[in-house]
Amino acid sequence: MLYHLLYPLHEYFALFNVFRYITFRTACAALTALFIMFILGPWFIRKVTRLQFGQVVRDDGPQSHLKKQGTPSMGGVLIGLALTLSTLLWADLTNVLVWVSVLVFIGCALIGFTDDYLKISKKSSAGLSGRWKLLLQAIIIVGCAGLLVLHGEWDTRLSIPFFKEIRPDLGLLYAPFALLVIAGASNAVNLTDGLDGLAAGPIAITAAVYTIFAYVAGHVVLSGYLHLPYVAGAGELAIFCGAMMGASLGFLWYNAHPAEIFMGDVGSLSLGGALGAVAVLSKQEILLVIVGGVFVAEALSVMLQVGYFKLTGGKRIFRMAPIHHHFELMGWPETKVVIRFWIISVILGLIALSTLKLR
Ligand code: 57M
Repeated sequence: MLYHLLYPLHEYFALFNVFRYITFRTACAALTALFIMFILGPWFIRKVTRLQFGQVVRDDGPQSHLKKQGTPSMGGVLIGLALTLSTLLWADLTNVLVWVSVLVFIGCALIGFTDDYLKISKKSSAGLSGRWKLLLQAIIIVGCAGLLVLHGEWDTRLSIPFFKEIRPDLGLLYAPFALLVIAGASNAVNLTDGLDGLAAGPIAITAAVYTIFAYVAGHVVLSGYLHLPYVAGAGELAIFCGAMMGASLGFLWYNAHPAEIFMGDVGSLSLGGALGAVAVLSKQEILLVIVGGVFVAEALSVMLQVGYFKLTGGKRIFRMAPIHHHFELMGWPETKVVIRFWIISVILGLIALSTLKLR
């Protein structure tokens, strides 16, 4: 909105030219989201505490988690406000890719909110069933895909990191593939969000990496030079990613151990879904497996554990899944698990960035 209001003033004051630059608006979006979190955080935590939106902690998990009972939840509502507001303030609102990302984000947030609300109002750990979540996610994604098709922005070719010349065309199969990426990312981030700061850190790192990739993908010269598929308008996604980075870091301020607030499903499902959407829209779908390797490992650990558990009639590979619980039960303090997962996430982010030049 500020872009539309302030950039036209460059005709009178040259200084206003700065609002044209995506790099400047990305930095502004990140800082705006960060400051919204900083300023409204304490008020929001008091509000959800007063409304008794406290976490119901399962009693079959690590015993160290029982003391977290009643920690205020639904921090994702504030993240959603910060992310959406700063994107709307700084992005070009005529850009369909920005709207699709925001719609996927808000849609997944509404699913998560319903889930959280059911859990909190029933004071139980059972919310919306997995099937319902997946069905609702599919409806949102199919709706957004329709929007892209209408705008002629539906590219069904994949990009493979390290093999930039190979771009297999999935044709009609691209639709279920996009669904898999977005719903998969949404659920994987949800599974990761089980220790203080464990999800917010890697989300901020992944968003930072995609800020760079979206910027390059939307830049004719840079994308040509680095052999990335050029996606017209993708540069504006950098602003959305910058806002996501700012909102996640701002949330981490309060979610750092010992957490004053959890993001809830309203936060984890929406941020994961938004990362999946950005990966699809910037035509860097497979790259998400590298940058978001922590989320992939968490989801894989659950699949392996559940599969093995069923096959063997009760045997386990890990002490408990998702894998962060395994390390906790091995005796690692919570902060050690979290910081080590952040370090891995930074390494994965750097590997992803190296694919810009390597092939
Ligand atoms: C939700 N939710 C956290 C918080 C957060 C299929 C199965 C493996 C699914 C999995 C599951 O339900 N995962 C998704 C994970 C919960 O946090 C809330 O949920 C939101 C995110 N969705 O924002 O609102 C708890 O996580 C802890 N937490 C923190 N700090 C944070 O910043 O400490 C969260 C955020 C919170 C808090 O304790 O209460 C969760 O873990 O429930 N299920 C599981 O994860 C369960 N695993 C399991 O049953 N494994 C089995 C196999 C055979 C399936 C096994 O390995 O034996 C475990 N989860 C818990 N206890 N809490 C098991 C027991």
